[in-house]
Amino acid sequence: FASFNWDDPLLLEQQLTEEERQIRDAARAYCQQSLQPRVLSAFREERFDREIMKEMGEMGLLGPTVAEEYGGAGVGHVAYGLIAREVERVDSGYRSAMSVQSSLVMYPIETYGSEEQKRKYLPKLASGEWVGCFGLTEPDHGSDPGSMITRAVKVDGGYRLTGQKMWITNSPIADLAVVWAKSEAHDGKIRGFIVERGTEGFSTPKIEGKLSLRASITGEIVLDEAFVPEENLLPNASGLAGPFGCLNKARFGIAWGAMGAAEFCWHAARQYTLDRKQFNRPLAANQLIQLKLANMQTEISLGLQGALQIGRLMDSGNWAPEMVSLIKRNNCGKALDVARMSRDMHGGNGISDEFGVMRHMVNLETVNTYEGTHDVHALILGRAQTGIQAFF
Ligand code: TGC
Ligand code: FAD
Repeated sequence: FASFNWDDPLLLEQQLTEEERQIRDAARAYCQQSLQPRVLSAFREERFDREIMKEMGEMGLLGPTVAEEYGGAGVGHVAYGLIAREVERVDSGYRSAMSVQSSLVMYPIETYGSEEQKRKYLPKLASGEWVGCFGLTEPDHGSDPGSMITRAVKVDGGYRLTGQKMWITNSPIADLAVVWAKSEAHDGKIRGFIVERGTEGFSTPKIEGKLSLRASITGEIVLDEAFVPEENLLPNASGLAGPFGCLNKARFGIAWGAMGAAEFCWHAARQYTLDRKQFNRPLAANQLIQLKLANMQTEISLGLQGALQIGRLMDSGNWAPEMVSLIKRNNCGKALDVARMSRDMHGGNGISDEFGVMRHMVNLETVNTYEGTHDVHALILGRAQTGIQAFF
């Protein structure tokens, strides 16, 4: 037999390439040395440190799949997933900042943008000099973004955008926003616009009082006849397939990231129950505790294998969006279960932010909701296997 590694039961490590391991190790070192020490106060104070984006840029963590000629690292999807896992092992909010920049801002500019747009924006976004955000959700249109009311009206030299976007990661500190709006000049189809900070009629108020993802900054995007020049229309995206194309990438990264948060909670539960004694023996000596640890180990190992398989399929061009729904839904739901269990196994200490598990737990409530809720992904999978649309 091979030896059994309790923390890598299905030998994920052996399935990675040398380059992927190096990228993972560099990301882990940065996250543990530079992000972990800040997260407690950031979460307490509901604060996102802007310089993190510069640091991530220097480390090559922003837009890792973007081509090198535009400032990206040009690596594969598995490497991107491994980065997300390391960042979210520290905090889902930091992974949010990274994945919005990478998958929801750089990806659409690279995929749907003109050559001028790519050259103008991608290097600045890759280095973290600029921060981007992605505006799809509206106050009254979340799971059903196709019903959005934000409008683009054609005027001389460009468009005037009017509407409101809600729950937008990074918006208060963003230098640019990729905003999705229905364009009258394009038969009412959804189009993507790059709106730069400083545009008159464009503002991004911060949303206060979040009980989850407090180390990430979230805001609105308010557009009041904001003028966007013609050259800032993304030329190669039309309809909902535009924003959904970006969401496929971000959801994939989240599936890996959620497993990183789950691993933190699992390892913490194992160590805590080994160290803590009740009834004169370690908590870990009890069958009920071992059952919970076995469940965590099983769900995380399977979740990581699923994410790895989809990453390989993405890299070979042999994937479908429903596969991404399957792992996004599974891994977020399972990570939330693991975090809740770990919190419980820590007893009273579990509610202290010093232990980190409850922070992960409340973060994962958001991760299970954004980028398509747990149930919306069930409906996507239900439609794919029955042929019946159950959304309405
Ligand atoms: P439906 O009829 O299914 O599709 C409309 C058009 O879109 C195409 N499409 C896709 N294309 C690429 N990838 C996908 N995954 C796609 N899904 C759909 C589809 O082919 C069609 O194209 P065409 O050319 O025929 O028009 O659209 P629907 O309105 O019935 O959609 C229903 C549903 C539920 C699937 C969809 O609306 C959905 O996924 N809702 C969830 C919304 C969501 O995920 N929002 C995320 C907002 S961004 C965010 O949360 C960022 S947080 C990031 C962070 O901080 O980390
Ligand atoms: P709703 O759509 O109102 O859903 C409420 C409940 O109803 C959910 O349980 C849902 O599963 C259920 N439901 C909805 N429709 C159905 C149905 N047909 N059948 C059965 N059940 C249904 N959006 C962006 O565009 N950009 C961002 O950067 C971004 N960042 C975010 C950051 C945070 C911290 C949060 C909390 C959200 C963010 N979002 C962002 C928005 C996020 O994508 C939405 O919150 C999410 O898509 C759900 O939409 P909603 O909140 O309007 O909920």
